[in-house]
Amino acid sequence: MKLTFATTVLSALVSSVAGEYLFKEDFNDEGWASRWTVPTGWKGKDELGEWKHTAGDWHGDNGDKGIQTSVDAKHYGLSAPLAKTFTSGDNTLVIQYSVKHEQDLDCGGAYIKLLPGGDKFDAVNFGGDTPYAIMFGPDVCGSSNKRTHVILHSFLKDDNLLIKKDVPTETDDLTHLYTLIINPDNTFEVRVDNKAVREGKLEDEFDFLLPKEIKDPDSSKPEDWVDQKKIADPEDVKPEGYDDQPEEIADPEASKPDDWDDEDDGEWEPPMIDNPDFEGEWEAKMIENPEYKGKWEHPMIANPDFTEDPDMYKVCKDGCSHVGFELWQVKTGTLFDDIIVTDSIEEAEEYAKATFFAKKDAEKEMYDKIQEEKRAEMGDSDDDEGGMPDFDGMGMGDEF
Ligand SMILES: [Ca+2]
Repeated sequence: MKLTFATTVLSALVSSVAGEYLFKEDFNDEGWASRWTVPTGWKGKDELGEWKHTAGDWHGDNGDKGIQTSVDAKHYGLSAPLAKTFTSGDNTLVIQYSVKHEQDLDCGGAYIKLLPGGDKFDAVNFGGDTPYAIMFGPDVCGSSNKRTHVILHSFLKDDNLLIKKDVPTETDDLTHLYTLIINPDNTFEVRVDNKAVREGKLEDEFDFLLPKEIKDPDSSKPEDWVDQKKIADPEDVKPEGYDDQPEEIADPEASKPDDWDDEDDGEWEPPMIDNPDFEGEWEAKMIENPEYKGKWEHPMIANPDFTEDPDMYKVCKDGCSHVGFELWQVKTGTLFDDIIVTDSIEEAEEYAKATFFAKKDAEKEMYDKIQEEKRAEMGDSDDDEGGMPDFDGMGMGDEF
């Protein structure tokens, strides 16, 4: 442990040369609660769930705690100021934290937000409507909605832009590390457990820019454009007598009943049936249209309103000063830990080594042991349930 500590201190010193320290939170001391604010003005007391300070049911180190959502179907809010405000400029921005779903997660957000506001940031009323620079991290609801949110604020559009193609997320019971990197060259990277799961250009994966091409407004489909693929054959003629067929005819098989009395019953008329020779309204057969020109394609032109935006990455243009959680969880048990906001990828990696990677194997070992014990218990009860087929054999229907 001493060695790890020394390594951490050393790496912190080394990386402090390259990077600038912005925020770190490991939740390991009781003082965490004084650093964070619960937004009691955002939701009523009944709606807000309480954060539990715990290492969770399985962990790499019992003394290494995080914060965990604890009551089902509640909102969870929390925010803390950064040690130093980050303002987008020449620096990379990295936000990283760990998430562990100890519940069998069916529906719940687990994302973190990076927030502007500075001195004016209203921690008591911080919630879903508070403007943010970045919303990042897992969001799961049902089996089809499982993703790692990457939502970035666009100042040009005054809008929050979702990444166009979903980024996958982890939904097992173990701790995973989520990292978002935004570079001043307008590229970004998402890592899970420090492995890249998505990287690319901001302009390709978010709608930061207007479309480069638009339909030419001065161009429209010519009046004489023929886009009818098939036409009625002009050579086809209606057969003579076609319209003479009535829709119904008197049933030729019917005959006047023997006991029919014209005087009493009136004049006998055979019942009407559908005329088998009636074919409905005549229609000429369809043929390929010799004039057909194909589908008209609207010509595209360069969009006159299009502008390159070299500042897409500047999500913290006016300074980001806080991190926060504002979550809704149907089923709770998500544990957050080891948050870092930095302008140095190396520093984030060193922090990951000292925290997530230092704990993950022991956590897995403990988790596997718990599962094994559970299976053993289940195995016992399976044996009991082994009697079930016999029960069926007794013939439930006869008994009841
Ligand atoms: Ca911790």
